[in-house]
Amino acid sequence: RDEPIGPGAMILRGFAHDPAIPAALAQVTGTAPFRHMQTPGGRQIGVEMTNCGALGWVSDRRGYRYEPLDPLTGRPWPPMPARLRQLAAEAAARAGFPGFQPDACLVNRYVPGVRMGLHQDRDEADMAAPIVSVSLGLPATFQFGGPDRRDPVARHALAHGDVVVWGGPARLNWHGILTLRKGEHPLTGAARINLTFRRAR
Ligand code: MD3
Ligand code: FE
Repeated sequence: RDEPIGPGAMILRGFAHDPAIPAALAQVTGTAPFRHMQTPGGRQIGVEMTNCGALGWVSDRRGYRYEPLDPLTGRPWPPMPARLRQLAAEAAARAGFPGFQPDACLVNRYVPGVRMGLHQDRDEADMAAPIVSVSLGLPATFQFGGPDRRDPVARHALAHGDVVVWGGPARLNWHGILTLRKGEHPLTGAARINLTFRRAR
């Protein structure tokens, strides 16, 4: 079940097969709905996003950053459901990062035709903490490179319930998601949902 994919990176297959997750997710998206954000260049991001936790990742004309308030409602992001926080901490510990205390969870929603191009996650203040991702719904192909943009990129299939942990030497690796293919999943319908747990400050 534990599948190391490079130094500091591990896939935990099926680690998030927990029947409590759908309700926890519905609690978040009921308060802070999915929305398209804008890039600083003024383009719309194809992936729909929302957040839970003390801080949420936001992109608009002013840039990328973490904010305590949802710009759509002006209210704090919904709390991180305790079960989700616990799942992320357990996954991090299993991958060699004990004591992970995420304060932000970015929730991404992909529908068929949508992708996330290769990028680095560098908006977090604490690069010592790992990032934990939980894949739900339709399968996707994850692209995983190295710390240099020119490093070779490997592909890994991610299915419903898979959890991936990145930290230490992998924390600034380039990564992305290939264009989502058509399909239906009993939990999410024609979509893939990814939760990324982060320590933003
Ligand atoms: C590797 N999300 O939200 S999660 C993102 O499936 C993001 O929605 C993708 O990339 C998704 O920023 C991939 C996997 C992920 C997240 C952070 C990483 C992989 C990472 C940070 C460093 C290295
Ligand atoms: Fe990322």
